[in-house]
Amino acid sequence: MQSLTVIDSHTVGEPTRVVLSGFPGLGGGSLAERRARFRDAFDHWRSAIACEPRGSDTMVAALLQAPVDPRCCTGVIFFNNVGYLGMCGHGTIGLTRTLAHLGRIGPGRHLIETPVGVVGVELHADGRVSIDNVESYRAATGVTVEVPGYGTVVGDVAWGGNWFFITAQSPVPLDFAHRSELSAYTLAIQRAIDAAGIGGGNGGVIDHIEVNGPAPDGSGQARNFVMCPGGAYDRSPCGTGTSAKLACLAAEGKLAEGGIWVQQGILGSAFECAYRKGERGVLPRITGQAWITGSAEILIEGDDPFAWGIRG
Ligand code: PYC
Repeated sequence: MQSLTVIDSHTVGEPTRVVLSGFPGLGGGSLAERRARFRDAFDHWRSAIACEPRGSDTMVAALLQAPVDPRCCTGVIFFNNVGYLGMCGHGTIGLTRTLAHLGRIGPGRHLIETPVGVVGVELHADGRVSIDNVESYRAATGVTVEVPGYGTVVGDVAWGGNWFFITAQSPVPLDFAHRSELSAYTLAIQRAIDAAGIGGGNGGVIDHIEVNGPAPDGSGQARNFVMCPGGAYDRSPCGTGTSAKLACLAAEGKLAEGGIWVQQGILGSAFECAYRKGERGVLPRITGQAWITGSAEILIEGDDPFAWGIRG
């Protein structure tokens, strides 16, 4: 019998499972090297934690690691039902809330090391969390893709800690009632992007598809629908997707440095966002809130046919 302890939370609707103990050692090296070791030798642990029957396609899990950078309060590797993330915005808010719940950090500023760089977090006295994300930038604009059943879709390719294709075109209103249609549409875009061989910079794989437009609730805020790798849409406004969107807005001259952008996700829950100029793009600040939903011991029985999760 294997045993792991976890704390679950959700960030304005999107779940995060922080793995505290019980995970095999990944050895030393950078977080990117440890993530590669995780993928190559311990991938069944990923599916045991994040896939059904213990997890689901919406679950993002966060494995705590000792940081290399001594300024950081922790290192983290994010993963989900199909693989590994570079960064995860909602997950970092959930992780920060979890560390506070455990009494490991207090209000104020902290640093967290991820495989794609060090991010800042600020735990506010009222429980909200701001993330100072990795530098985000638009890599390409006016990218066209032929999407069977939908025609030509035009969008931007941008980095926000993961690679995104972001379009303003939507066949249906950006509301929760149309989540099935939006899922089918964004999955069709993902297949078309893969088939066309469209990638991010430096051989990066675009594995998140974002539709962004005005919220249909008259608030004047923006709303998105983000399809994540693994086939589930983000219930939150997606921190890395919002970072990528901020980079596009800055590149288009539509949002000035320091201006506030309120980004709703498909549930209508929101992150408040702004950016500072970076060397290549923008340094996004994303503010949101997470709530603890559970504390559990995960058990893995040797004779369970689905001990290591239902793997796709
Ligand atoms: O908040 O960055 C995010 C995220 C990525 C995938 C799911 N959530």
